[in-house]
Amino acid sequence: MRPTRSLLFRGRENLVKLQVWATTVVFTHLFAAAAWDVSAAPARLPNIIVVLVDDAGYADFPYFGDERPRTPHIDRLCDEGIRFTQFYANAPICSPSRAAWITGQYPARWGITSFIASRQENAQREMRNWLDPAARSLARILQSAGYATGHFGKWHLGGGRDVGEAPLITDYGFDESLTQFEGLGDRVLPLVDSRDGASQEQLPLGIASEQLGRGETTWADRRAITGVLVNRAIEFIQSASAEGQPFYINVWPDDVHTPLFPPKELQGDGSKRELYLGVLENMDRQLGMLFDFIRQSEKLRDNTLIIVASDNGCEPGAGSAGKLRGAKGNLYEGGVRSPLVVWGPGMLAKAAAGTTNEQTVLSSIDVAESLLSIAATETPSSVELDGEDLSRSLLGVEQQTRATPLFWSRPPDRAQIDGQAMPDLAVRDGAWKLLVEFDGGAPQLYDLAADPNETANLAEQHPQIVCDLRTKALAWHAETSARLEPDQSRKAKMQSANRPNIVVILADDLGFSDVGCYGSEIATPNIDRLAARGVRFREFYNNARCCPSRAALMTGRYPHQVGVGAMIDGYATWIREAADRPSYGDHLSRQTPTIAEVLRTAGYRTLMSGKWHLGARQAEWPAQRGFDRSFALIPGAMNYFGGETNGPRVNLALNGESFAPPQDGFFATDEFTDQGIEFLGEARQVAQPFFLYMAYNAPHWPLHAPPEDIAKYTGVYDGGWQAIRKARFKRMLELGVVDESIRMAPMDRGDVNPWNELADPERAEWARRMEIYAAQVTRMDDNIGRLLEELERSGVADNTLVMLLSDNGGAAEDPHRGQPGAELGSRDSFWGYGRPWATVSNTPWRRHKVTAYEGGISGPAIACWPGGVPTEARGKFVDGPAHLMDLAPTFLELAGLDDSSPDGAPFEGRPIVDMIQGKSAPADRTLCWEHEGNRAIRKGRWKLVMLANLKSGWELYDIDADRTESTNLAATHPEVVREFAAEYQAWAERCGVVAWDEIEKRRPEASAAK
Ligand SMILES: [Ca+2]
Ligand SMILES: [Ca+2]
Repeated sequence: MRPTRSLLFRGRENLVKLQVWATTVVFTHLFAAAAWDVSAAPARLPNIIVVLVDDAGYADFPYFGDERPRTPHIDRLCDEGIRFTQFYANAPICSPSRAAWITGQYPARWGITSFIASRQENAQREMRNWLDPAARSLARILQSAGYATGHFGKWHLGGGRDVGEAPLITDYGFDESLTQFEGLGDRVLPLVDSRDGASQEQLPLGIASEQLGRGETTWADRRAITGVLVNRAIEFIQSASAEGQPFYINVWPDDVHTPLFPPKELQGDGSKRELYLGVLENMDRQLGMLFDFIRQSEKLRDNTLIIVASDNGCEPGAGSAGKLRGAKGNLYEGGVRSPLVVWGPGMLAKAAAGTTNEQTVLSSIDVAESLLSIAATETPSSVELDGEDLSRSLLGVEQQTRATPLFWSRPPDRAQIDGQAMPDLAVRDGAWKLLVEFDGGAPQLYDLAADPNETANLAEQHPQIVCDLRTKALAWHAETSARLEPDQSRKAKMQSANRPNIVVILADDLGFSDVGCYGSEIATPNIDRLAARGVRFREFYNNARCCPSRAALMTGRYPHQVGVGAMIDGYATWIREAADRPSYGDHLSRQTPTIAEVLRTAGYRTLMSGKWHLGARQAEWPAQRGFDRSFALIPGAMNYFGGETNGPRVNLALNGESFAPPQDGFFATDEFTDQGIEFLGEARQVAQPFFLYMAYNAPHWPLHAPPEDIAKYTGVYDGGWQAIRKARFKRMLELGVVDESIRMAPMDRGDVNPWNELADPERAEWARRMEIYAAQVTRMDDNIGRLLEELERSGVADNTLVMLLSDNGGAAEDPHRGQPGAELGSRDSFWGYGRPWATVSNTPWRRHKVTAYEGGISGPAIACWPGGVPTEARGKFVDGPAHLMDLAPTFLELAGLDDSSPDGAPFEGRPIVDMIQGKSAPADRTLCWEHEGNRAIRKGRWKLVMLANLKSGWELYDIDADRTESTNLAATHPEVVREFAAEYQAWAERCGVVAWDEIEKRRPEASAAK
């Protein structure tokens, strides 16, 4: 007995929904106006053949424009079927266009935005290496409805070049497949010659494909490959027919894509265009065998629909777009408009045969959706449908058109074509088409009814239409860019488990000893309370600076592996340009999922409040990177009061929209907390576990604090930095943060004079700076107290893991760029606390933020999970190295996810659940660092470290005995230096680190002063 199926179909006047119980599929009747009368032939589902030609231009079939091509078999389909002149591919290039046909969804939803190439090229363009097999698939839906399904021809959705672990085509719902070098499973690979029939050679991409294995490979003359596909398709049809099964097959030839190899008699004058026309004619001959096979069988002819279209616009010089502007790769009409022919003598309305439909605007995703409707097949309810059911148009019953706009985004590698900037986004709504940049700039508006060739930009005449369409295009882009679909199986598996909530409190530039429970004089009672109920780490590492540390935290990878090898800010543009590698981007790579994206698929509600600093463009904001709710400072620093008295506002975003703070009554640390608490309240309503990333910008410069907090520290720092440092060190010994064997690193004042040599006003100013810094930390601690109270109040504190961390050590940077004369700490001032105080923050370690000495890369770290940590472990310290990149795999483990590699690449971090529960870890792991030439490698007791200044060379320290890096052992242990330097080098190559001296060589004059 089959399960109940709900069949949705239209009667003559009404939409009728029927419940059908049947052992075989029962069907009563469909489009009364259509010739295809299934009531006469019950239990027959229509057969479907989709012929997708590769790179054919809009005008390449004579019915669509150019009279020169000789395609008599396709012409005959046109004579007997319906030609659609307003049909579009959903992308101007192979892979995403094909993904749209397979899924019926916009391909950007699946991270397929350009042609799939090598692993490295895909990474560079932030694309997935293959279409996620979890994607909705037309084939799978039809397969489960009883269809025999086959894919014969070019795939290009994963499994070519150097990507051998992609899923097989049969993993997407196809019973059988035969493809070429851009896919796995059985494949036929092309032999080519010098167009004289002699000395055939294997095409290099074919050789690469053969090396991947995973299927039978055979070689055939490129001229004959479409025939091989057609023969296999015909065999498949015969076998399905013999079984009484309806079939859905793709026949997707690739021969009109370059390289062009027509038979000798069709080579014309040998020009690219003539070769192309020869290949087109040769393809038509071979497809003709398939068309004739269907036509000659009465049973098949009356019950089969053949669709012919192209996957994208023409390649310049080869195919033709007629008078349409643009070509393959761009979003003008010539890049995305395609011929569409629908043939089915037994299925189309009789009067529609041989007609042209110039009214219906439609695209591949709509055809895919319509085919499901024609096959009367239920669509799973859980997926987001981008296509519309235009089956009545396809069958010639009427000329309905899409009700909602169509959207496109350009391939990431096609920002320019022939030196011309190409528009990023396009939208077509009715007769209007708008092309704009990702940020909405440079609008071009065309009236396609009057001006199909896009010659007259009407943007200035119609600002309201521009505004409306721009809003829609940007919203579409934000919504579809690289989203992970919830993994239903994971979600279901986890629902019963009592998974902890997770709160990560990340402080910015907070030094190792800046909180009370690590020895500070700064009052942090709430943070100390966390430590008393949880564990403190002695060796918790970060990546020395804001962007790289945050990238590691978000992904569980080294920053270079996710495009954050350098800072993403404007000042580092020259570094990124000099490095010229995907590992040095200006935002967190979209190719690697964030921990929020992964936890969200596992049923967590994902919340963020605070500093982001992983991408400035809207599509790179936290709202687009997996956070259900977010209130974010987008860049790296802000005015805590929300802006200067007369100056610019800060760059904040609330749930993905720009947010302007009020002129008065705003203080960032308070606002971030308020918002975080509000998000928590919402999360409690929906009864999901939550992940809250609370990323305070405190105590990063500028030194800003409310006067009442600064007042708490009046006079505290008058004794100077060395006195404070000594006092901290004494408390650290008392608390057990460090043991007696350790010596403090030397005081590092940079070019500032010793305290006792400063004039009184200088001392007063320096002391004041630290008072404000301390006030920033205290204000943050007060707010953390409010957050903890909220967890208690709502009864979730026991099963919530709260971690307190810092992204890097105290900062030696010393900006002075506020209003001259503004009072230190006030809204119009903009200062840092300078290198001497940074050294105090990092007591007892050496150096500061940016460097790879311990003062740069090791901060305070507390984990408090009352319900998950044994009572005897509370208040204890744990030893052994841990790292920000351990958090992603740790949280996956806590969320009960057994798959520790959401994108197929392994985490670099490792789970530290044991450490959170109070167990020290061995120091056997290897950790490496690189930031702007500062580098280090640590394994066990040894640490090799170098400053960016190349003259300094490698230094070697015994971390067990000398963690403050005072005695350089490089000269006495050259073998350790050699071994570690080699291991560092291997790591650098593996992760895409470009040697700093190579980057320095390309440093432009303008930045030489830095
Ligand atoms: Ca193509
Ligand atoms: Ca920082």
